[in-house]
Amino acid sequence: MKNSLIAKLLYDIADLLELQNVQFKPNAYRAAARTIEGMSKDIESEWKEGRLYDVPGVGKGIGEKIEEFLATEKSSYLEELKKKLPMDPELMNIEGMGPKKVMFLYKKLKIRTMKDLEESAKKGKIRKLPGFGEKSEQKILSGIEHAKKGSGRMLLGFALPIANEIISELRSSKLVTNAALAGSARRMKETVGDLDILAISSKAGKVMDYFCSMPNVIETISRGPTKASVRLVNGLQVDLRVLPEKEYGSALMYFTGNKDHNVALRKIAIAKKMKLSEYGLFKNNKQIAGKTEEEVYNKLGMHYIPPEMRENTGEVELALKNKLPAIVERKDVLCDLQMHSKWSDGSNTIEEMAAKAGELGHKYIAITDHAGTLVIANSMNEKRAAKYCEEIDSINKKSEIHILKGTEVNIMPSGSLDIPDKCLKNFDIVLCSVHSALTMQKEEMTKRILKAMDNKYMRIWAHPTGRKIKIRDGYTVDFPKIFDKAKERGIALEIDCYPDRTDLNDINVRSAVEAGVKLSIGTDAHAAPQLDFINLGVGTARRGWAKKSDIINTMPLEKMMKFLAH
Ligand code: DGT
Ligand code: CA
Ligand code: CA
Ligand code: ZN
Repeated sequence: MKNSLIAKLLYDIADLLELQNVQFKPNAYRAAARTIEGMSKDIESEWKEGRLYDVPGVGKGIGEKIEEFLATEKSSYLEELKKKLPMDPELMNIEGMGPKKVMFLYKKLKIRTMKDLEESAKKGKIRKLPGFGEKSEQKILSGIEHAKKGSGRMLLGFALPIANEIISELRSSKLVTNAALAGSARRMKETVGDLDILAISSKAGKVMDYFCSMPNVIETISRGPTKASVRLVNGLQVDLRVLPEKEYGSALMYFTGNKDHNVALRKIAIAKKMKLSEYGLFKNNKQIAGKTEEEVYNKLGMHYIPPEMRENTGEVELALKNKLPAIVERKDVLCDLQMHSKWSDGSNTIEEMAAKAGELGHKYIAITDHAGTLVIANSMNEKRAAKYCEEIDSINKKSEIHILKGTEVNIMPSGSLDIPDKCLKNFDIVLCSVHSALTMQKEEMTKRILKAMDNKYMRIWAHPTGRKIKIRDGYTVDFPKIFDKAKERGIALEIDCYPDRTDLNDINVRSAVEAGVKLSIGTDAHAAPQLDFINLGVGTARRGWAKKSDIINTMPLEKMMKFLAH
């Protein structure tokens, strides 16, 4: 599926057009990007079958750009736009910037690059300009820090589909007997530095040829007889190693890591007078295990450790004592508890969301459109919220999977909710979250959340820390206090699966689990294909050592209704 690549192309074009102060076009490009991101059909097949121009929002101009990109993996239009603009368009993606500010700063201070921007901000030049102040200058500086930290790492949610596509292409090439993902992506880390893929084959040379000439490769970084590294059009590096079957398990372990976990295992091997490497587990120079990971762990005297737990944070010791907790599995998760439809800021109808959720095997879902006064999220007022509930009731009469009437409501700076209780009482499930006044200090923010938790309709605290990976840290709260309140009130804390949120993150999840707080998983999908993000939430739950009983999504519908009714 190239839908997300095409969407990215159109978004990039929109940004550059906006920088040039072109009217209307940027919105047309964004609308088309959004549609393509949200459609369930493969844009490439639509094009091949002559239906590209039937896609809503795709006219002649936009269609030509898509066709060129699909045919050549390049866009001369995008390159031209990049040449015309004197400044780096990445500047627009820094928190606190945007096209108008980028243009303005270029005109006033000749800022072209991130470096220029940083220098001017540090010298205090920006705060003197109209429309800027000390606070916005500070915000820009912290935005730059984040952009620097994040650069070079890709969000797991974007890297994982690419990895799966490469693996399935390798498998269908018939050159390999097996292929698998390793590295941080297999451990489900929220961002990845590169992808690591292993393949079993007796035709290593042919596999290398195949891998280095995949259509989305723009550069072969290195190439040897059994390993190669390439760069893809989107900048992601992919490493491939080919190995014989008898080393597959030990290589998979080695390249899954993380490094500290590997080091701990090697020490255990040495203590048992064995030697562990990517080539196998050896005793007296004889390979005694290596074909599968289970075999290697078992011969080391340990229970198998799931990849998400391999961070050397206590799992090795527990596995030696056979005391690893049984962490939640994808098949235990019966529902998705946060998603948006056209009723607020989503791109699909309730029926379309439900249909896709059914395909993913969900038994039920919560549709949680925004209600209240948040304009940017196209929030429903009380009247529209009532209609929305009626619509869900009527869809439920014929829907294959049950739909909970849900809503996501803003927690106001005072801690009150953005819509009155008499409206909230009509919903099955109320998610509350912070979307405004994000810069509050810890104590004040904690008070705000605790106050919201006193509302008897609140069931889930959604995307609790408000962070956006590569963009902002989010606010801090006094978690122990909030954990206590959550337990007392029977409120679950969310793992928002959206790739740049992953909020709670793995570390927060682990503390919540230790505190005995219940967690909910929600994709926060704004389009049907994004319901796939559920896997990312399950991965984060597993990285945080959450068990089935810690995750409310594992409750069958009847039990869920009881949980929600308290
Ligand atoms: P990333 O790519 O930065 O997100 O993180 P990883 O964990 O995927 O790291 P990467 O791609 O550098 O290497 C993949 C795995 O290979 C890593 O998790 C463990 C293993 N590995 C790499 N270098 C070393 C090393 O020097 N010693 C050991 N024991 N293992 C290594
Ligand atoms: Ca890696
Ligand atoms: Ca690597
Ligand atoms: Zn939200």
